[in-house]
Amino acid sequence: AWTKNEFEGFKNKDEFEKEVVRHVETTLARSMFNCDETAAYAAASLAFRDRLVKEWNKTQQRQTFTDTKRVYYLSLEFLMGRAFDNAMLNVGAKSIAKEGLEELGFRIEDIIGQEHDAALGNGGLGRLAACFLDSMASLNFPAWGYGLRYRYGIFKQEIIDGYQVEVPDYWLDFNPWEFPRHDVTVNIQFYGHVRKSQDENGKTIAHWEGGEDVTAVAYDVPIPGYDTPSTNNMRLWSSKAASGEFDFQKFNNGEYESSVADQQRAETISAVLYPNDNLDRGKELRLKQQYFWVAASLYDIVRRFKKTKRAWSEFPDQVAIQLNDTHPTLAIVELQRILIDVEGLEWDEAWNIVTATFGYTNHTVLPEALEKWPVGLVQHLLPRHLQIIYDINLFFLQAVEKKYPGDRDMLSRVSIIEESQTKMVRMAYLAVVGSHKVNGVAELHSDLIQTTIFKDFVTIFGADKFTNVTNGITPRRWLHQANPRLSELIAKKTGGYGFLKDLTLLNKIENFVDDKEFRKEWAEIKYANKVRLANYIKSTMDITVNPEALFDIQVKRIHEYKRQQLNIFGVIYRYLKLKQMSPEERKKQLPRVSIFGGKAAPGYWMAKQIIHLVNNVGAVVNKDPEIGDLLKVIFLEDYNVSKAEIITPASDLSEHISTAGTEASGTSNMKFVLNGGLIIGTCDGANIEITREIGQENIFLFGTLSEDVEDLRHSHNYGQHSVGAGLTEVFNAIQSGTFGDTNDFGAMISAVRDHGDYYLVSDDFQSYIDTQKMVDDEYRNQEGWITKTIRSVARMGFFSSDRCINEYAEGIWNVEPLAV
Ligand code: 26W
Repeated sequence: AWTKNEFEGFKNKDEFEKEVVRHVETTLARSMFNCDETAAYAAASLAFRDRLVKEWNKTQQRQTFTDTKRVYYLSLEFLMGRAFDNAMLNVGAKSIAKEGLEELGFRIEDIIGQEHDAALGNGGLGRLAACFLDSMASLNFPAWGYGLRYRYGIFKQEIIDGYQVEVPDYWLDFNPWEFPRHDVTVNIQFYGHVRKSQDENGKTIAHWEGGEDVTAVAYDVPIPGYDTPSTNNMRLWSSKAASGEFDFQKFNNGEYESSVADQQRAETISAVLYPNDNLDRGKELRLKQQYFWVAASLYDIVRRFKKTKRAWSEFPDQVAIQLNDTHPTLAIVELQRILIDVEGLEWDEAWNIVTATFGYTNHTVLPEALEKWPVGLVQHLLPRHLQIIYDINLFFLQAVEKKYPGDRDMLSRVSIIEESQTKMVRMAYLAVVGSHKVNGVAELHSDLIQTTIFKDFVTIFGADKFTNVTNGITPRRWLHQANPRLSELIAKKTGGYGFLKDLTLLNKIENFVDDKEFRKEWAEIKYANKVRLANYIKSTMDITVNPEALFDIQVKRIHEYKRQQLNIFGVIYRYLKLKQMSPEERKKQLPRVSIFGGKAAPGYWMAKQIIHLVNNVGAVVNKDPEIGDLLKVIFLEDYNVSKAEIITPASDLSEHISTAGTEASGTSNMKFVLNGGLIIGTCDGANIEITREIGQENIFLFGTLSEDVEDLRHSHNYGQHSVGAGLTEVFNAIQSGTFGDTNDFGAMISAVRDHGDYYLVSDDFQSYIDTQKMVDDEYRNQEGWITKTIRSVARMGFFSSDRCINEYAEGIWNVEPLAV
């Protein structure tokens, strides 16, 4: 196997130490005598960075020289987490660094812990983009990620008196992983108007004039592949005021305040990540962010293409652009604008290039998450783009009309412009019309989009335009980095670390399912990971949890569709039953630790209520002397990527319990199973494919099926809705004040009991409770449980993001890896 070590790593720990000392003394201008952990982290990462940069340059040169097709992954979110550990792994010199740091008086874990997460994302969509970058580099695909360099990532969550409080996440104080490219800038225009003129042949030319400029500055982040020298680029754009005559004059005239105000207004564009996940709020600044990022990226891509001096018709042979959800959909319009207004191509020729270039991935079917922008806002901000959108729509509707003459209903249903009170641009429809492939992220989800939101488009374009690429996760971070002991055990049994590159090799461990020694080590590793999490809980919350208990974990964004409320109602039910038992009976019960974590969007009141209830239940249960170790309820503050790396390996059971048909895929479900935990879940998203791969005997499925959801919702609205005895008991306990102020949780209860129970909490409650009972029974049989976890891990090969990148490359991008 190739390791970067052979070329660019460190020969030995002395060489590494020398580099660390050099960076401490020169780059940081400090002395080794007052080198604290922060400085050690800084110097050690700079030492690795130096090594990365060399391969990064070589990779970029190789890509330019061979002139192959490149992939551009456009994502408004990249939830990267920490980079140092990953860089050490991929450069292939972590053990050298560990020894070197030890000799300098540091523990490597403490140094790794100094790094601030790069938290430029909300949840699943952003983390998926990060896993994809890792896979694209590891598989040697010439690929770039394009995003925004937010000054503030997702907010830091504090829990104060049981409530979520948001604290800004300023993360850029020291970030050795980015390289400002002050020479790579693009001026981006907003507002203004369109003037039309005729050229000498009488052709109408549009001129977008009189707007305001903001400058985009590139910041590049190296993305090292695993076990390959390939190091790709993630380019993040930062906004700053365009320097021109205008502010120069202001400055000259002594109008400092107004000059500074202009500057701040420009910098606002890339200032902060919107913290909504699965909710479209339609804020003007968000649309500005989208256009700013898309226009800068396309300018960059087109500039690179033009250097090759090829004909425009070859653009799609050189460039594949993937749209991570609808957030970058304006890229379709922008490329069309560049081709017709700037480069002078005819509409049809340009449009063929555009559609051949773009692919669109849908990540949600929730109606409140589907992006729509008011026509008036687009007109104001991007007047030329709105004209082009109208033209795209016109030609599209003409084609539809030709195919389905007289079907006016169809025309209004599929129109990119929604003819409502406030006219809206439907971004998902624009993305479908402007791409050659549209994919969902798990089988069920891809079926659903083809039969619901995009049904008419399947009729119009044919089923071939639509496809599925089931999500995946990178085993480098989510197995090897998060769970080094498990990775090592697997390596021992499968003949090396090849499984980190071909995850299907995991199937070899099934041969050891009856091997006593292997099972013992397997169980010890899980226990050690639980102890690590227990210690973390102790040190951060001062709550003692018993690592022998069943660890039941639900960590993800807080959302009604993900149904943390179902989980906490179940926990309350368990508590009530324990309280009703005699002491003798109680002694026979299985101890459980229920762990929650996740952020609520700041404006999502109901999600915040759920967090509050979990905390209040914890406050009562955790200090109930009758209960002791039998039940503990933990809300982990500020769930993020680096905390996920501690939490995921420590689960016995994780919860993926969304209302069927609402969770597009889920990816943490994959991470938990890969780390030797079992799932309690609904038949939703990738849970279904996980079941197919690992076997239904190894997963605890319950609840309504997606095909029955609509009828059930309908029946609720016709009043045939009763919540059942168990849930009533839970509601009564809440309303009698067992968990704090009785008024506090009224709305949560009403949503289920009185307002139609949209997420079917009551319908699924009893089967959830019954299934949790089965979990307890199965867990008592530890040997049986261990067998299930070993078999499950062995069968998880399919869920590597390497597999899914290969599917995109072959089925959507038509790109080949670039051999090193
Ligand atoms: C416009 C506001 C907004 C922001 C983010 C709308 C929608 C989003 C994302 C598309 C939401 C999201 O993260 N979706 C998640 O994508 C994951 C990766 O495919 C899936 O695993 C999750 O099931 C899906 O919820």
